[in-house]
Amino acid sequence: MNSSHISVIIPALNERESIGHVVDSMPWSLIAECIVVDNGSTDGTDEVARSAGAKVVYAPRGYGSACKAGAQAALLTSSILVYLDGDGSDDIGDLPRIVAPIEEGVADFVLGSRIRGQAQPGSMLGSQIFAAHLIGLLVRVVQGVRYTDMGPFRAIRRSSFNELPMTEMTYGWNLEMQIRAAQHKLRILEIPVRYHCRIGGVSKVSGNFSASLKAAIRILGVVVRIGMSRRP
Ligand SMILES: Nc1nc2c(ncn2[C@@H]2O[C@H](COP(=O)(O)OP(=O)(O)O)[C@@H](O)[C@H]2O)c(=O)[nH]1
Ligand SMILES: [Mg+2]
Repeated sequence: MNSSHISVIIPALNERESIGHVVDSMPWSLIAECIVVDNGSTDGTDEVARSAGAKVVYAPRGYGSACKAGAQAALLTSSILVYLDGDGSDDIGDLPRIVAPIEEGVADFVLGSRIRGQAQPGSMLGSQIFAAHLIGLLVRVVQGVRYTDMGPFRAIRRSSFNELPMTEMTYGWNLEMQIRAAQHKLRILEIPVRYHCRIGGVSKVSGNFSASLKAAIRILGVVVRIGMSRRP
């Protein structure tokens, strides 16, 4: 039986081409489980993930909704939740460095920054890099906390996560977690991570014009609605 207290959570929508590889590459000796949250894939992502060894759960549509369902499905014995994407962009080799500060008791929330780390050429669009800087600046002004990215690869102490009243069920989820972590005075640490081009399949967000526009509006809405409000 695995004695780890880490649950890895992967939101995945139509990632058949990459999800098997991502789940296969999990460092199983370091984690208790890998949860793939599928919300409406039509390409058999769930079956591929299950046969690669993931626990598959389903959720209503939306990136945040998947992330939330993953947290709810995590083993009760897990004390750290790790999020990453299902397209193979995040480097699982960075997992030990992402969870170490939480295990050592020096942080409650660790964000992997692609901007501070190494992003493979082509893995991030210019607009994403610009947005990361702009949002980082806005959050710094309204919250006084310095983030350089809104990347998907992150770890959070479960008890701290449970304190955060998360409401964003689509692409505002990642930034909401960052802002609420600051409002709730979590100990936050950003560490450089590597980032690669997706293994296969197509982008649902940055590579899709209408989805990126929706995501941008959502993210700005989070800065205004949550960032400018006081801690509830
Ligand atoms: N479960 C779920 N996952 C999603 C949804 N939209 C995107 N994803 C997943 O979220 C991750 C990021 O999406 P991706 O298309 O790679 O966006 P990009 O990195 O901006 O190109 C991938 O693992 C997607 O499969 C959604 O509505 N539900
Ligand atoms: Mg991606």
